[in-house]
Amino acid sequence: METILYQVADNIATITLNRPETLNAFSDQMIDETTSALKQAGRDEAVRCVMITGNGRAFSSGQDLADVTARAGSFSIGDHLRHGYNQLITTMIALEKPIIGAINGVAAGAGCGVALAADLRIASDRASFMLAFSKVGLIPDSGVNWLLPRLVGYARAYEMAITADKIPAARAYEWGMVNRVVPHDQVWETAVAWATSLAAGPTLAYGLTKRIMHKTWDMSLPEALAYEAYLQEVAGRSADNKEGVRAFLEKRAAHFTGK
Ligand code: LHQ
Repeated sequence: METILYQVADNIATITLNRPETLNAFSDQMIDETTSALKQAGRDEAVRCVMITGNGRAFSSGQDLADVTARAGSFSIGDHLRHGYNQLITTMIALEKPIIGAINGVAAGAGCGVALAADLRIASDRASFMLAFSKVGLIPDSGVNWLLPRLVGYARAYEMAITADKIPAARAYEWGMVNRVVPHDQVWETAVAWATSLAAGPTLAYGLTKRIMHKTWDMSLPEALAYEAYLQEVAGRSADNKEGVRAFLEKRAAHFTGK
């Protein structure tokens, strides 16, 4: 990996976007490497929580604009999305382990899409979110049209899209885009503390919860109830369910294995 750092320790995989000279703009290589790292984290049974952050003062400035400008002639944005960002965002949503975004600075354009595709966001008080797309005459992509209105409602999402205003962390919290805002120097330790606790949790149940919460967006109540019964049957047969119930009855802390 040349454009990201990937590390696994204590059941946590950490992905650090690592092109700080461009504020971690996404080159093709960085899109591919981030997608591969997420797939690897999905396959690795030792990984029970994933963290994603940016090196330097930004989370990500989105698409590397110098990179796409350099190959203007035959470049198809549609193909670029289909082969690149669409794979990345789909991989994040399909990954049945919690993903924590440690949002250390600005998250712009596709970088905002990646931040929103994390399951939980801890933002630095210096972070901001910016749908920079309209500044370059584009519509939001990277899943933003699916994710953002669900988090903040249509009016705020559309406002962000057409103004391309930088939404500071405090407002992002008020709007429901982030779970916590912490002083800049505490972002990493706060995210690690949360990840450590999640990595010791019932990983299978966390993963199935992510799956059902995304699937039920498009379901009627009877369909959602039926799907809950189906997946609860799966969770109910897990070792962690047995251990959780036993631990409760024995008045002790549960030791979950994620299975
Ligand atoms: C950058 C970038 C960048 C390259 C900062 N690229 N170098 C999908 C498919 C295909 C095509 C197009 O797009 C998409 C999806 C998208 O993501 S569209 C949106 C693309 N992103 C943007 O439009 C954001 C562009 N960046 C900015 O507006 C600013 O840099 C922000 C607001 C993020 C930060 O502003 P500042 O803190 O003032 O930093 P800066 O502008 O001075 O940037 C620092 C350096 O990073 C600078 O390089 P330099 O050599 O002068 O130090 C920038 O050129 C470079 N950089 N973003 N996306």
